[in-house]
Amino acid sequence: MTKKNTTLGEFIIENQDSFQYTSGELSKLINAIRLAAKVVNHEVNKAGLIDILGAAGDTNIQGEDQQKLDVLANDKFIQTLKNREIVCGIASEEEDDFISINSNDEQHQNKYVVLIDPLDGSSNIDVNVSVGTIFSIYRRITPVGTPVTLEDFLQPGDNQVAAGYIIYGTSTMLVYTTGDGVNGFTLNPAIGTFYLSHPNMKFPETGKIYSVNEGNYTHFPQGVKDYIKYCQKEEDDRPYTSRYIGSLVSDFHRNMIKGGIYMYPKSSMAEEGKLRLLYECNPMAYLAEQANGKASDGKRRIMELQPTELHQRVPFFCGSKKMVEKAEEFMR
Ligand code: AHM
Ligand code: MG
Repeated sequence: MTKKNTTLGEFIIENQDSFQYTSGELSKLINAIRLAAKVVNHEVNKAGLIDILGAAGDTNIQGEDQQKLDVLANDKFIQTLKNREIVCGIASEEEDDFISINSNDEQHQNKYVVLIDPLDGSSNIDVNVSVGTIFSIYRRITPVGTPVTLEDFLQPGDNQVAAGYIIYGTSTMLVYTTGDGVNGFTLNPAIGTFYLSHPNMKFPETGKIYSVNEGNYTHFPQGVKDYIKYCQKEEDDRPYTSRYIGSLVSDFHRNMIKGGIYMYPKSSMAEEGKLRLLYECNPMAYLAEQANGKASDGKRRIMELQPTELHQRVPFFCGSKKMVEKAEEFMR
Protein backbone atom coordinates (compact mmCIF):
# COMPACT_ATOMS: atom_id res chain seq x y z
CA MET A 1 0.00 0.00 0.00
CA THR A 2 1.54 3.25 -1.13
CA LYS A 3 1.88 5.90 1.56
CA LYS A 4 0.25 9.29 1.30
CA ASN A 5 2.78 11.99 0.43
CA THR A 6 4.47 9.72 -2.08
CA THR A 7 5.21 11.81 -5.16
CA LEU A 8 3.59 10.91 -8.46
CA GLY A 9 7.02 10.09 -9.86
CA GLU A 10 7.68 7.62 -7.02
CA PHE A 11 4.19 6.20 -7.30
CA ILE A 12 4.59 5.46 -11.00
CA ILE A 13 7.80 3.53 -10.35
CA GLU A 14 6.38 1.67 -7.33
CA ASN A 15 3.29 0.59 -9.23
CA GLN A 16 4.84 -0.28 -12.57
CA ASP A 17 4.28 -3.98 -12.09
CA SER A 18 0.52 -3.64 -11.87
CA PHE A 19 0.39 -2.33 -15.44
CA GLN A 20 -0.40 -5.11 -17.88
CA TYR A 21 2.05 -3.88 -20.52
CA THR A 22 5.71 -2.99 -20.27
CA SER A 23 6.46 -0.72 -17.37
CA GLY A 24 8.69 1.82 -19.10
CA GLU A 25 5.89 2.72 -21.47
CA LEU A 26 3.45 3.47 -18.69
CA SER A 27 5.98 5.68 -16.95
CA LYS A 28 6.68 7.66 -20.10
CA LEU A 29 3.00 8.10 -20.83
CA ILE A 30 1.97 9.28 -17.41
CA ASN A 31 5.08 11.43 -17.16
CA ALA A 32 4.19 13.21 -20.39
CA ILE A 33 0.70 13.89 -19.08
CA ARG A 34 2.11 15.05 -15.75
CA LEU A 35 4.44 17.50 -17.47
CA ALA A 36 1.74 18.94 -19.75
CA ALA A 37 -0.57 19.23 -16.74
CA LYS A 38 1.97 21.42 -14.94
CA VAL A 39 2.44 23.66 -17.96
CA VAL A 40 -1.31 24.10 -18.50
CA ASN A 41 -1.85 24.61 -14.78
CA HIS A 42 0.67 27.44 -14.86
CA GLU A 43 -1.25 29.13 -17.69
CA VAL A 44 -4.71 28.52 -16.21
CA ASN A 45 -3.61 30.04 -12.91
CA LYS A 46 -2.56 33.29 -14.46
CA ALA A 47 -5.63 33.51 -16.70
CA GLY A 48 -6.95 36.52 -14.86
CA LEU A 49 -3.63 38.35 -14.94
CA ILE A 50 -2.66 38.55 -18.53
CA ASP A 51 -4.44 39.18 -21.75
CA ILE A 52 -5.26 35.59 -22.29
CA LEU A 53 -8.97 35.62 -21.66
CA GLY A 54 -11.65 35.82 -24.27
CA ALA A 55 -12.36 34.02 -27.50
CA ALA A 56 -9.49 33.20 -29.81
CA GLY A 57 -11.66 34.00 -32.79
CA ASP A 58 -11.88 30.46 -34.13
CA THR A 59 -14.63 27.93 -33.84
CA ASN A 60 -13.91 24.23 -33.46
CA ILE A 61 -15.54 21.43 -35.46
CA GLN A 62 -18.61 21.51 -33.23
CA GLY A 63 -19.18 25.18 -34.00
CA GLU A 64 -18.30 26.28 -30.48
CA ASP A 65 -16.18 29.32 -29.81
CA GLN A 66 -12.66 28.38 -28.83
CA GLN A 67 -11.21 30.21 -25.89
CA LYS A 68 -7.56 31.21 -25.99
CA LEU A 69 -6.81 28.84 -23.15
CA ASP A 70 -8.46 25.93 -25.01
CA VAL A 71 -6.08 26.50 -27.86
CA LEU A 72 -3.14 26.88 -25.54
CA ALA A 73 -3.95 23.74 -23.54
CA ASN A 74 -4.45 21.83 -26.78
CA ASP A 75 -1.06 22.94 -28.11
CA LYS A 76 0.76 22.14 -24.87
CA PHE A 77 -0.65 18.63 -24.56
CA ILE A 78 -0.02 17.81 -28.21
CA GLN A 79 3.50 19.21 -28.08
CA THR A 80 4.41 17.33 -24.92
CA LEU A 81 2.97 14.04 -26.16
CA LYS A 82 4.68 14.40 -29.53
CA ASN A 83 8.05 14.93 -27.89
CA ARG A 84 7.94 11.62 -26.03
CA GLU A 85 8.47 8.66 -28.28
CA ILE A 86 5.52 6.66 -27.17
CA VAL A 87 2.43 8.08 -28.83
CA CYS A 88 1.58 7.40 -32.48
CA GLY A 89 -1.64 9.38 -32.65
CA ILE A 90 -3.64 12.01 -30.83
CA ALA A 91 -7.29 12.99 -31.12
CA SER A 92 -8.54 16.13 -29.44
CA GLU A 93 -11.81 17.93 -28.95
CA GLU A 94 -10.10 20.94 -30.51
CA GLU A 95 -8.88 19.18 -33.66
CA ASP A 96 -11.21 18.27 -36.53
CA ASP A 97 -9.21 15.16 -37.39
CA PHE A 98 -6.79 12.92 -35.51
CA ILE A 99 -3.06 13.69 -35.63
CA SER A 100 -0.62 11.03 -36.76
CA ILE A 101 2.86 11.11 -35.21
CA ASN A 102 5.60 9.51 -37.28
CA SER A 103 3.40 6.46 -37.38
CA ASN A 104 4.28 5.56 -40.98
CA ASP A 105 7.96 5.54 -40.14
CA GLU A 106 9.23 2.01 -39.52
CA GLN A 107 11.73 3.38 -37.03
CA HIS A 108 8.96 4.40 -34.71
CA GLN A 109 7.59 1.71 -32.50
CA ASN A 110 5.07 3.95 -30.73
CA LYS A 111 2.08 1.90 -29.68
CA TYR A 112 -0.30 4.28 -27.97
CA VAL A 113 -3.02 6.65 -29.07
CA VAL A 114 -4.23 9.39 -26.74
CA LEU A 115 -7.59 11.14 -26.84
CA ILE A 116 -7.95 14.40 -24.96
CA ASP A 117 -10.30 17.16 -24.07
CA PRO A 118 -7.57 19.69 -23.32
CA LEU A 119 -9.75 22.14 -21.41
CA ASP A 120 -13.19 20.93 -20.48
CA GLY A 121 -15.78 23.32 -19.12
CA SER A 122 -14.02 26.19 -20.83
CA SER A 123 -17.03 28.48 -20.56
CA ASN A 124 -16.01 28.65 -16.88
CA ILE A 125 -12.56 30.15 -17.50
CA ASP A 126 -13.68 33.76 -17.76
CA VAL A 127 -15.47 33.54 -14.41
CA ASN A 128 -12.74 31.87 -12.37
CA VAL A 129 -14.53 28.54 -11.93
CA SER A 130 -12.75 25.14 -12.05
CA VAL A 131 -11.98 23.59 -15.39
CA GLY A 132 -10.27 20.34 -16.26
CA THR A 133 -8.35 18.24 -18.77
CA ILE A 134 -9.56 14.74 -19.63
CA PHE A 135 -7.43 12.02 -21.22
CA SER A 136 -7.94 8.50 -22.47
CA ILE A 137 -5.23 6.09 -23.64
CA TYR A 138 -5.42 3.01 -25.90
CA ARG A 139 -2.99 0.70 -27.59
CA ARG A 140 -3.24 1.01 -31.34
CA ILE A 141 -4.96 -1.81 -33.23
CA THR A 142 -3.08 -1.46 -36.53
CA PRO A 143 0.54 -2.67 -36.66
CA VAL A 144 3.38 -0.39 -35.51
CA GLY A 145 5.32 1.23 -38.30
CA THR A 146 2.18 1.69 -40.43
CA PRO A 147 0.13 4.89 -40.52
CA VAL A 148 -2.30 5.19 -37.63
CA THR A 149 -5.93 5.03 -38.80
CA LEU A 150 -9.35 6.11 -37.55
CA GLU A 151 -9.89 2.52 -36.41
CA ASP A 152 -7.18 2.99 -33.78
CA PHE A 153 -9.26 5.74 -32.19
CA LEU A 154 -12.72 4.21 -32.55
CA GLN A 155 -12.23 1.57 -29.89
CA PRO A 156 -14.80 0.81 -27.20
CA GLY A 157 -13.98 2.26 -23.79
CA ASP A 158 -13.36 -1.24 -22.46
CA ASN A 159 -10.06 -1.23 -24.40
CA GLN A 160 -8.65 1.75 -22.49
CA VAL A 161 -5.32 1.09 -20.78
CA ALA A 162 -5.32 4.32 -18.78
CA ALA A 163 -7.52 7.35 -18.30
CA GLY A 164 -7.77 10.33 -16.02
CA TYR A 165 -8.26 14.02 -15.55
CA ILE A 166 -6.57 17.07 -14.21
CA ILE A 167 -8.75 19.43 -12.22
CA TYR A 168 -7.63 23.04 -11.99
CA GLY A 169 -9.58 23.88 -8.85
CA THR A 170 -8.83 25.39 -5.46
CA SER A 171 -5.86 23.11 -5.80
CA THR A 172 -4.73 21.29 -8.91
CA MET A 173 -5.09 17.53 -8.92
CA LEU A 174 -4.25 14.74 -11.29
CA VAL A 175 -6.55 11.74 -10.91
CA TYR A 176 -5.97 8.62 -12.99
CA THR A 177 -6.36 4.89 -13.37
CA THR A 178 -4.44 2.22 -15.20
CA GLY A 179 -7.03 -0.41 -14.34
CA ASP A 180 -5.95 -0.95 -10.76
CA GLY A 181 -8.12 1.54 -8.87
CA VAL A 182 -8.14 5.32 -8.95
CA ASN A 183 -5.55 7.54 -7.28
CA GLY A 184 -5.52 11.30 -6.86
CA PHE A 185 -2.42 13.50 -6.65
CA THR A 186 -2.38 17.12 -5.52
CA LEU A 187 0.09 19.59 -6.95
CA ASN A 188 2.29 21.51 -4.56
CA PRO A 189 2.64 24.64 -6.70
CA ALA A 190 5.62 25.93 -4.76
CA ILE A 191 7.84 23.11 -5.96
CA GLY A 192 5.85 21.78 -8.91
CA THR A 193 5.43 18.28 -7.49
CA PHE A 194 2.29 16.11 -7.41
CA TYR A 195 1.79 14.20 -4.15
CA LEU A 196 -0.50 11.24 -3.56
CA SER A 197 -3.29 12.86 -1.54
CA HIS A 198 -6.31 10.65 -2.40
CA PRO A 199 -5.25 6.99 -2.57
CA ASN A 200 -7.74 4.42 -3.85
CA MET A 201 -10.66 6.78 -4.48
CA LYS A 202 -14.15 5.25 -4.36
CA PHE A 203 -17.63 6.56 -5.07
CA PRO A 204 -19.90 6.02 -2.06
CA GLU A 205 -22.46 3.38 -3.13
CA THR A 206 -25.16 6.01 -3.04
CA GLY A 207 -25.25 9.73 -2.43
CA LYS A 208 -27.39 12.80 -2.04
CA ILE A 209 -26.26 15.01 -4.91
CA TYR A 210 -27.69 15.20 -8.42
CA SER A 211 -25.96 17.26 -11.09
CA VAL A 212 -27.84 18.18 -14.25
CA ASN A 213 -28.58 21.32 -16.25
CA GLU A 214 -32.19 21.73 -15.14
CA GLY A 215 -32.64 24.63 -17.55
CA ASN A 216 -33.18 21.92 -20.15
CA TYR A 217 -35.84 20.17 -18.04
CA THR A 218 -38.81 20.61 -20.39
CA HIS A 219 -36.75 19.11 -23.24
CA PHE A 220 -35.71 15.95 -21.37
CA PRO A 221 -37.29 12.52 -22.01
CA GLN A 222 -40.08 11.62 -19.58
CA GLY A 223 -37.93 9.08 -17.70
CA VAL A 224 -35.33 11.73 -16.90
CA LYS A 225 -38.01 14.19 -15.78
CA ASP A 226 -39.47 11.50 -13.51
CA TYR A 227 -36.06 10.73 -12.03
CA ILE A 228 -35.44 14.42 -11.30
CA LYS A 229 -38.83 14.60 -9.57
CA TYR A 230 -37.83 11.51 -7.58
CA CYS A 231 -34.60 13.27 -6.49
CA GLN A 232 -36.65 16.25 -5.31
CA LYS A 233 -39.35 14.29 -3.49
CA GLU A 234 -39.50 14.43 0.30
CA GLU A 235 -39.22 10.75 1.16
CA ASP A 236 -36.61 8.49 2.81
CA ASP A 237 -33.26 10.29 2.48
CA ARG A 238 -34.58 12.76 -0.10
CA PRO A 239 -34.82 15.49 -1.33
CA TYR A 240 -31.30 15.34 -2.73
CA THR A 241 -29.14 18.41 -3.17
CA SER A 242 -28.75 19.88 -6.64
CA ARG A 243 -25.18 20.87 -7.56
CA TYR A 244 -24.14 21.71 -11.11
CA ILE A 245 -20.91 23.49 -11.95
CA GLY A 246 -21.13 23.03 -15.71
CA SER A 247 -17.66 21.54 -15.74
CA LEU A 248 -17.83 17.77 -16.04
CA VAL A 249 -14.48 17.17 -14.35
CA SER A 250 -15.44 19.27 -11.32
CA ASP A 251 -18.94 17.82 -11.01
CA PHE A 252 -17.54 14.28 -11.33
CA HIS A 253 -14.76 14.93 -8.83
CA ARG A 254 -17.13 16.27 -6.18
CA ASN A 255 -19.61 13.46 -6.72
CA MET A 256 -16.88 10.82 -6.46
CA ILE A 257 -15.83 12.21 -3.09
CA LYS A 258 -19.28 12.97 -1.67
CA GLY A 259 -21.55 10.55 -3.54
CA GLY A 260 -23.80 11.69 -6.35
CA ILE A 261 -24.93 11.38 -9.94
CA TYR A 262 -24.01 13.49 -12.98
CA MET A 263 -26.43 13.51 -15.92
CA TYR A 264 -26.29 14.92 -19.41
CA PRO A 265 -29.34 13.31 -21.03
CA LYS A 266 -30.46 13.61 -24.61
CA SER A 267 -33.12 16.26 -25.11
CA SER A 268 -35.41 17.49 -27.83
CA MET A 269 -32.72 20.09 -28.57
CA ALA A 270 -29.79 17.66 -28.64
CA GLU A 271 -30.81 14.18 -29.77
CA GLU A 272 -27.52 12.55 -28.72
CA GLY A 273 -26.90 14.71 -25.67
CA LYS A 274 -23.87 16.99 -25.60
CA LEU A 275 -20.88 15.14 -24.23
CA ARG A 276 -18.40 13.39 -26.44
CA LEU A 277 -18.06 9.62 -26.10
CA LEU A 278 -14.37 9.26 -26.85
CA TYR A 279 -12.62 11.93 -24.80
CA GLU A 280 -15.24 12.87 -22.20
CA CYS A 281 -17.53 9.94 -21.41
CA ASN A 282 -15.25 6.90 -21.89
CA PRO A 283 -12.41 8.14 -19.65
CA MET A 284 -14.88 9.24 -16.97
CA ALA A 285 -16.69 5.90 -17.25
CA TYR A 286 -13.40 4.01 -16.80
CA LEU A 287 -12.58 6.08 -13.71
CA ALA A 288 -16.11 5.63 -12.38
CA GLU A 289 -16.04 1.84 -12.72
CA GLN A 290 -12.56 1.64 -11.24
CA ALA A 291 -13.93 3.63 -8.28
CA ASN A 292 -16.97 1.37 -7.70
CA GLY A 293 -19.26 3.73 -9.59
CA LYS A 294 -21.21 3.29 -12.79
CA ALA A 295 -21.58 5.02 -16.17
CA SER A 296 -24.37 4.49 -18.64
CA ASP A 297 -26.07 6.08 -21.64
CA GLY A 298 -29.38 5.40 -19.89
CA LYS A 299 -29.53 1.77 -21.01
CA ARG A 300 -26.09 0.41 -21.72
CA ARG A 301 -22.63 0.60 -20.14
CA ILE A 302 -20.79 3.49 -21.75
CA MET A 303 -17.61 1.46 -22.19
CA GLU A 304 -19.39 -1.22 -24.25
CA LEU A 305 -20.50 1.19 -26.94
CA GLN A 306 -18.79 0.76 -30.31
CA PRO A 307 -17.81 4.27 -31.47
CA THR A 308 -18.51 5.25 -35.07
CA GLU A 309 -17.18 8.82 -35.15
CA LEU A 310 -14.34 10.72 -33.54
CA HIS A 311 -16.53 13.50 -32.15
CA GLN A 312 -19.58 11.34 -31.43
CA ARG A 313 -21.94 12.50 -28.69
CA VAL A 314 -23.77 10.29 -26.24
CA PRO A 315 -26.20 10.74 -23.32
CA PHE A 316 -24.30 10.32 -20.06
CA PHE A 317 -25.31 9.20 -16.57
CA CYS A 318 -22.42 8.65 -14.21
CA GLY A 319 -21.73 8.39 -10.51
CA SER A 320 -22.65 6.37 -7.44
CA LYS A 321 -23.79 2.92 -8.53
CA LYS A 322 -27.17 2.86 -6.81
CA MET A 323 -28.09 6.31 -8.11
CA VAL A 324 -27.22 5.47 -11.72
CA GLU A 325 -29.18 2.22 -11.43
CA LYS A 326 -32.17 4.14 -10.12
CA ALA A 327 -31.98 6.64 -12.98
CA GLU A 328 -31.83 3.74 -15.47
CA GLU A 329 -34.89 2.22 -13.83
CA PHE A 330 -36.84 5.42 -14.49
CA MET A 331 -35.70 5.53 -18.10
CA ARG A 332 -36.77 1.98 -18.88
P1 AHM B 1 -17.01 21.69 -23.38
O1 AHM B 1 -16.12 20.55 -23.69
O2 AHM B 1 -17.34 22.49 -24.61
O3 AHM B 1 -16.48 22.54 -22.27
O4 AHM B 1 -18.42 21.07 -22.95
C1 AHM B 1 -18.49 20.10 -21.97
C2 AHM B 1 -19.12 20.68 -20.75
C3 AHM B 1 -19.05 19.81 -19.54
O5 AHM B 1 -17.88 20.01 -18.82
C4 AHM B 1 -20.24 20.30 -18.77
O6 AHM B 1 -20.70 19.36 -17.84
C5 AHM B 1 -21.23 20.59 -19.82
O7 AHM B 1 -20.48 20.86 -21.00
C6 AHM B 1 -22.08 21.78 -19.52
O8 AHM B 1 -22.97 21.98 -20.56
P2 AHM B 1 -24.27 22.90 -20.36
O9 AHM B 1 -23.76 24.29 -20.28
O10 AHM B 1 -25.08 22.64 -21.59
O11 AHM B 1 -24.96 22.46 -19.11
MG1 MG C 1 -15.27 19.12 -23.23
